Amino acid sequence: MLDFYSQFNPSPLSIKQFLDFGMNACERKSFVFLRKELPVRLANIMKEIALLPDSLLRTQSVGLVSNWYAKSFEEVLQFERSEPTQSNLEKFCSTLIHIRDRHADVVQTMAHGIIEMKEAQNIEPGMETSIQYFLDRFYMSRISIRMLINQHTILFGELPQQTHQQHVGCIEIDFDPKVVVRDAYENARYLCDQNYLGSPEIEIIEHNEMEKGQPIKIVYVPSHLYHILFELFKNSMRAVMETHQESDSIPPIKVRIVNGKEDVSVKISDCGGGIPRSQVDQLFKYMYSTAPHPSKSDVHTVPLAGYGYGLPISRLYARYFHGDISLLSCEGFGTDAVIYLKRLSDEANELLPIFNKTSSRFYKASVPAGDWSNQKYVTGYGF
Ligand code: W6P
Repeated sequence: MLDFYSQFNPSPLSIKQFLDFGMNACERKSFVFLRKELPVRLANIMKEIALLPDSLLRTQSVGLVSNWYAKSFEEVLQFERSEPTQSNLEKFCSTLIHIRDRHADVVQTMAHGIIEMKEAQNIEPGMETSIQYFLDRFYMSRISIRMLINQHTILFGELPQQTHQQHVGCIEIDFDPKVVVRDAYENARYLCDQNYLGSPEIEIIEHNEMEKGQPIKIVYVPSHLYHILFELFKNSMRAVMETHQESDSIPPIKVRIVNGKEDVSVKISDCGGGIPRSQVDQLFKYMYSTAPHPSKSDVHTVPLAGYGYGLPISRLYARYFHGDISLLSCEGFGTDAVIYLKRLSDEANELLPIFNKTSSRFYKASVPAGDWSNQKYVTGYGF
């Protein structure tokens, strides 16, 4: 069954298609689509799990995750040939909720798998690259599967929602990014105050280049943008507080929200001293940011910014609907983080990993020979 379903490519939906689907909410259509699409997406990524390096694949944590996927795959397939009766539709809904709960700790468990592998000390050259490649695809697949499950269960689940006219499942139609910017800022600030007994202020400036003077409105998933912003604010606040702890004034974090032709861009500028250029790419690497907790007793204290998986996963949330995050730092001064979101909902397509020959080749690839000089020439003669 795995071989069968992994032959199909996932079908990416645009935000507009999610909307159209949800507005003419037909539970049977959604059921028929998902009972094929979910196994396809699950099978595509399960095939990639199987290609992981042995030292990671054989950890207890990856074993757990792998079993969760197998179980969920099996559970969705029980509906393969069932009639869309009321009773089956209800069973399908509760199966999806069950699956979502089963996979709640996947990120944590995978991170633990990386720690297990590191402890066993078998990291070969090139493995970091393939693990980065895998985790980006794996977490992207997970984001997409949860999006599908959320849409179906919110629209057709136990309590008929739709109390808010502006919401279709977890998509908001007249979404004003500024509202979530404030919300994420306030919540990050609360953590910052606890950690540093102070926090930077915020200044928000909006430019609506499309409809001058009007508030910016897009169609988007607010929870995704919240996740990204909360992470970026924590990072900025930590940097600002660490560099201005002694001084009597704390420079504010400046946010610029711009509505352009193609993108809505949110730029967050901090005066947190910046980061060396050589470190910028590292911030998005899973292996670089995976470190065991300093102490067992520390696991319940919430750090302001852990440099955990926050940044790489935030960037996946942005890329999921063809947006992005970029970091631009001036070492010695501060950092700009820019979030790009597609302005038009029909251009905001899901970006999904596809399992095929090209992707499998990646896991077998050896370390390529460098074709740029990257080492100083050592003569042994002291020059
Ligand atoms: C910093 C480091 C960083 C990472 C991500 C976002 C903002 C910032 N500021 O100094």
